Amino acid sequence: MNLTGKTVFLTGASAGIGAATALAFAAEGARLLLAARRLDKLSKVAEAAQARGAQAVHSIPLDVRDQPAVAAAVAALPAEWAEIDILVNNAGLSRGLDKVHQGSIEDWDEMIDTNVKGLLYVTRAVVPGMVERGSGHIVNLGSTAGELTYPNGAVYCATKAAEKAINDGLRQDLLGTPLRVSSIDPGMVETDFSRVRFRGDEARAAKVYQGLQPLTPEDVADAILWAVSRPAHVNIAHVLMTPVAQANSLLFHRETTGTMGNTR
Ligand code: 8X3
Repeated sequence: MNLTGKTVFLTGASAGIGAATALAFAAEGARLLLAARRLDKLSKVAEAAQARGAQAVHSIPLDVRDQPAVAAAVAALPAEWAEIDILVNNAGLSRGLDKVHQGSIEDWDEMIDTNVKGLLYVTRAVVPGMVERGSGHIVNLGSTAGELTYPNGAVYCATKAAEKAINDGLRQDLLGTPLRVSSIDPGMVETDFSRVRFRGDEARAAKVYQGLQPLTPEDVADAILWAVSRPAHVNIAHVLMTPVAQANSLLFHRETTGTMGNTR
């Protein structure tokens, strides 16, 4: 399928996988509706997307955790942005790496509110229009963490297991319509992910990727683009992708130490 002129709504577009996905769609001549909390960062992505060939770019400040704000933002879209062809539910984060019995309630709330409830709020606001128009593709960002839980990551892994259930449920609920639903599930990707998880502790974040070559945000954007550009009768349910040095969310190999393990 040709993506030229398609309207793509992308959450969490200001950095990481979101920003790389914006640029990948831009190179295909798509129209980009970019959403993120940080408008200053988002405007840089918008500029780069325009330079990369996006047909048009529209940026909106959005915190996906704020349900009334999500509903209002989608309802208030200018007419030329209201018909969304592709929704990429990318906004998400991890916070902390703790045992459940020692975990921070605040961290849990932030992950669940963003990764699960935020994804649902945006989906609930955007998908009815797609159903009405009889056209659309929803791409959700999952994770190897949703396939297999790792130690100290129970709540983050639970949010990604929820994403998997919502992705699969939505596909069943939309059966009989021409809409498509896909989940792209990466393993380790080098973004701000670990810096956010460890609240800016650079040394600890760097250790996560030490001695192995992680995926890049562009690798993931590439998979998203592949999933949405299949012929209209093809639905990609899941794409599970890892660096070669990672077998699953429990097992990876670090060159520096020659060790295999699951220590993040
Ligand atoms: C991110 C995967 O293994 O870095 O969703 O937590 S992992």
